[in-house]
Amino acid sequence: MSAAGAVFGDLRPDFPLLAASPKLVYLDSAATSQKPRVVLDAIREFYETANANPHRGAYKLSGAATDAYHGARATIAKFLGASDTDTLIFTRGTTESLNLLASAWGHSHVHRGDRIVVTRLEHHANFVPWQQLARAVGAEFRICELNEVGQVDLGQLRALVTANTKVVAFGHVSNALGTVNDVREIVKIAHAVGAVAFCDGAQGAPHLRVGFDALGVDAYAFSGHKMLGPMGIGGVIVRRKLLDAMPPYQFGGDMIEFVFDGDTTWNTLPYKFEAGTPNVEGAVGLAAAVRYLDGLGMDAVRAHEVELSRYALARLGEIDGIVVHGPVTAEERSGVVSFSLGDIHPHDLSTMLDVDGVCVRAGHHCAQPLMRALKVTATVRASFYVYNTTADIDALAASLRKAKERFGAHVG
Ligand code: C6P
Repeated sequence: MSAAGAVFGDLRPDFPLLAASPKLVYLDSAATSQKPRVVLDAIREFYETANANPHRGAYKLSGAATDAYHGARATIAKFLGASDTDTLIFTRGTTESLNLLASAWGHSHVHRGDRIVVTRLEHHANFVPWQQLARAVGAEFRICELNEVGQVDLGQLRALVTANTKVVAFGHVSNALGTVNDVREIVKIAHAVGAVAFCDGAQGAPHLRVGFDALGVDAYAFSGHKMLGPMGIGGVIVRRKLLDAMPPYQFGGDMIEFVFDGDTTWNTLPYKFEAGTPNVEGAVGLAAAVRYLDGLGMDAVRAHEVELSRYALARLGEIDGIVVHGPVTAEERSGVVSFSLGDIHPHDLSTMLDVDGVCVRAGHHCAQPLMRALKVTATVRASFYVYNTTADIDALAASLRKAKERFGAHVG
């Protein structure tokens, strides 16, 4: 490991916000990542050279915007390992992508008496849409529990995924614990009964090589802002045969073929699922972000985060009273370390860390069903990305020791 830490050394100069605040210790990338200068430049360049409404105009500038938008789609699809570019539907992010699936696919394919299976690890965005779909159509909503180290109990999943199961919805990586799921095995379990396997990749795409075609999932949802891209853009890749068999999610401009007085026919993919003026700047910015990640290499990104997680688990393990939730080893998790410190409330702890310039998230991490199973109301979560170094983790550990001293008697 280098002095700066792990694989990359110090990438902060590439990130204007971090470069401008050398003392800031940003450990909340699972919530949103910082943005490299190349992303900001790409957005500016789009507005300065190619801004027009894509698909609408016959003039050259509109053509330039169309090219920028579709070029971005091709770049991002390739990055995620999807060969069928037009099955990548742009959305505002993972939340909208999962709602699209539950709404458009769910309401046309899940019926009374069918079963929907999710896991205890799910973010609310991959829990509530399925729960509400089940309530609306009279389907069964079942939750697969975890083993003692926060991994999906695959034995229980096999038992839960019965012949009447229509969908297994699961996360690639847990935002609250960092658990990396065995996607291929979960897909196998779903497909064995003819169910579809939908993957929430919000915490997978930024950190792991995805390989959509090879993974075998039927849909993979992601958010640009967690993978160095701008907010307000993300998407979902869906198998073409499912998209063809789904009604549109929203109605409006661009998604129609012909509108008659009494009925309407739909545009081809991907337009059928992209109503209204698209977020071209977001797509262009996200394409620049994935080019940056490609430049680093996703295997190196993963190796960097495993090293940082290993270092963090060791450093936090030296502090009496810290309980780390989730998988035991760095290899079993993404760059997320969720913990409690004695009976200090996570919100108090994160406020104290903030005094030292250490940004972590405290709370239920939009995973209340998981928190209840862990028998905690909240945790403190430090999450790492390419620009973090071991120095950031040293700063976290030092600040935690200070906080512990202040709260003294209650911990350890
Ligand atoms: N998790 C976190 O701090 P959006 O907000 O649509 O970009 O992503 C929603 C989402 C869905 N699934 C998972 C696994 C996620 O982690 C998130 C977002 C952030 O953990 C904000 S709650």
